[in-house]
Amino acid sequence: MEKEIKKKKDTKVLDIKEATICEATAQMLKKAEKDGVETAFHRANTMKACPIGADSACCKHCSMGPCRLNAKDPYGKVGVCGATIDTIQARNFARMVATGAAAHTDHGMSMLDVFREVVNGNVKDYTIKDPIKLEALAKEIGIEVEGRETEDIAKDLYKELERTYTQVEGEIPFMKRVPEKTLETWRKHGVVPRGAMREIMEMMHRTHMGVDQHYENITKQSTRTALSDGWGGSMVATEISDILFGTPTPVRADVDMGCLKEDQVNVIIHGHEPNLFESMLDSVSDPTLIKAATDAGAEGINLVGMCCSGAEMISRHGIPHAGNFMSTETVLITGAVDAMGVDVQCIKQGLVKVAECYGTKLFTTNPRAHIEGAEHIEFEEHEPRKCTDAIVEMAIVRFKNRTLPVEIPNIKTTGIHGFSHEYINYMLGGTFRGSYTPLNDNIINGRIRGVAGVVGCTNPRVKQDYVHVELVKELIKKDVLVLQTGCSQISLAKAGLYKPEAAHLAGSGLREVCETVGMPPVLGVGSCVDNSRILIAAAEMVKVGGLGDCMADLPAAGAAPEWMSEKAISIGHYFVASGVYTVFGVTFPIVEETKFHKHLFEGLEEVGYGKWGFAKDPREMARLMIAHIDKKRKALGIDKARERVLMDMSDRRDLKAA
Ligand code: SF4
Ligand code: MSK
Repeated sequence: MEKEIKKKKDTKVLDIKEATICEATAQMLKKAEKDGVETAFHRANTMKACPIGADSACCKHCSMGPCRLNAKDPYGKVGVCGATIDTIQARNFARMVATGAAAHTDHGMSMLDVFREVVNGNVKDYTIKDPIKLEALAKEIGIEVEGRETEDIAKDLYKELERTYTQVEGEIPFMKRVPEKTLETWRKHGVVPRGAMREIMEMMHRTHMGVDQHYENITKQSTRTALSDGWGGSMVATEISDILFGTPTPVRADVDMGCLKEDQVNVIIHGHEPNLFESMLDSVSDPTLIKAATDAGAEGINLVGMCCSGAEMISRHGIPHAGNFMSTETVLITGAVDAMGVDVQCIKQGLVKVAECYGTKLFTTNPRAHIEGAEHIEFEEHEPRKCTDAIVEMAIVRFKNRTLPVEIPNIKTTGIHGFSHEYINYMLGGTFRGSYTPLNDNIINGRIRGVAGVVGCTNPRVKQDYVHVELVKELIKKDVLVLQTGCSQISLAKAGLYKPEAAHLAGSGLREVCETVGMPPVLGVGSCVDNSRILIAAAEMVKVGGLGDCMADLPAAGAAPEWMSEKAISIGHYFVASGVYTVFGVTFPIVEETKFHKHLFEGLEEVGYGKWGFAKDPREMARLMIAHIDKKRKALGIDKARERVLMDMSDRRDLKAA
C-alpha cells in the first residue's frame, strides 16, 4: 500500500522554471511539491556543491590526508605527502576515467557473456538477430568467413573480442578500425590500449598514493584507459547488442511522459543493458500476461523505456520513451507507473522513496546493483523470463490496487530514431553503393559545415534539457549536422528536433541535404555506449577521403553540455584522444591556470590529439565548436563554399595536396 505522503516544510523553494524546460517534468515537480515529495531537483537546490571537490583540489587517497589545497592559490601548498595540485587533479581525473571505462567495459563484457552462451547453445531465449553484421564484423577484424557456418564464425568472434578485456600485451581487435594516421599517433605516444582489465588495473595502481606523480604521465594512462573503453568495451557492447538484438534502422517513436497510459499496466525499464529490456518485451507480449492484465481491468500492458535502456529500445524497436535521467523520479509522481525495473548505471537511490510514496513497485535486477529498500529479483540470462514475468505480474497487482489519483502530462512528441552507422552509410549512398562519400562531398562543398556529436546526461545543477536544446539549435542553424546519444538524444526528441520537418530550423545548406535525403538535421544513434557509433562514423569519414588523414583533421567537434557521470569523462577523454575537440558544460573538475589544465585544454592538441574545452552557456559552446570546425575547414582548404562537383578518389587526393 502507498505510504502516507507527508508535506516537508524545510525544503528551500525550488524555482521550477529555472529547473527544467521539460514541461512534463515541470508539471510533475509542481505535483511533487503539492504531495510533499522530494526529488533530486529539490536536493540539488538545497545542497551546495562542495567548492573544493568541484575544483578537484582535494585528495583522500591515503590516511595522512584527506588533504585540501586552495583553488585560489593552487601552488600555495601541497598535500602531506608533497603531492602538488597537478598530481592531485590528474589522479582524480584518471580515477573518473577508470570508473567510467569500467562501467562501459563491464556492460560490454555482459553482452559478450550473453553472446558466448547463445553461441554455445546454453541460452535459448536470445538468438543471433543480425548474422550479416556478425559476418561483416568478423571479416573486418581478420576472421576467415568464406564458406563457414555462422556458428563457427561466431565462436571465433567471441574469442577474438574477449581480447578486448583480457589482452595482456599487444593491440586489441578494434584497432583495425582506427584510421592509420590516428593509430600512428597513438603508437608514437605509447597509448594503444591493451585489454581493458589491464588498463583499468594499471590506472588504479598508478593513482595509488606514492606511485605516478607526474600529471603528464598520469594523463598518458588516462588516455590509454579511455581508449580501451571507446574503441574497446563500449564498441563491443554496441556491436554485440546489434548482432544479438538487431542493428537499428530508422523508426518512428514517441517520447515524453504522455507515453504512459492511464488505462493500462505501465511498466518502465531504466538502466543500460538491453538484455533485460529485450526479455521484458517478450513478457509484455505474452498472451497469458496480457490476459492477466485485462482480467485486472486494464486495457493492456504498456512498456516504456527511460534513460539509456530506453535509448537502446527506441532505436531498435521504436519502444516509447518517457524521459531522460532527470525525469526518472518525476515520472513516478504521475502515479501511473505500476512497476519500474532497473539494472545498472544512472539509477538514483532517491527512486526508492518516490516509488514508495506512489505505491510503484521498484525492482532491482542486476547482481551488481542492489538498492536498499527496493525489491531485488535477479535477472539471469539463462532464464530471463523468470525475472521479467515476475515484474509484470507484480505490476498487474499494483494496477489492480491503484488508489491514488493518476495524473499523466498530456505531452508527447513523435520523431525518427535509430540511425546506426550502417544505416547512415546506406541512407547516404544507397543499398548497392552504401558509403559516406555523399556526406564528405557535402562537407567539402560547404553545404554541411561539419559534424558534431552532442551527447551525455542531464544534471540538476543546470536547467534540464535547456543547454542541449539551445546548443543543438545553434549548431544546425550554422549547418552543422548533429549526431546524438543517450539522454541528450531524448532532450532533443522532446523538443521536436527528431522530425524530418525540423530541417526548417537548419541553415540553408544542411536543410537542402536533409530535405534531399529525407532525414532530420539531428540523428539519434543510441545509448551512451553507442558513442562508439560516432567513432566508427568519424573513422569512416577519414577513410572515404577528402577530409584529412586522421580524425584530428576532421571538421568535427563534440559536447556533453549537461554531463554528470564518470562515464561522461571517460567518453570525453576517448573523443579527445581520438582527435576531437570536446566541450563540456556544467563544471569542469580542474583548477584553471594549472599545468594540468593547460595540458588537457592545449597540450594534447599540440601533440596530435584533440583537446578539452569548457563553456556553460550553450551559445558560447556552439561558438567554440564552430570556430574549431572552421579552423579545420581552413586547414583542409575547404573554407570557401564550393559548387557541388562529382569527385573521385584522385580529386580527393588533389584536394588534400592543395
Ligand atoms: Fe594527502 Fe598525499 Fe595522502 Fe593524497 S596521497 S591524501 S595528497 S598525503
Ligand atoms: S544514461 S551516463 S545520464 S547519458 Fe546513459 Fe544518461 Fe548520462 Fe546516464
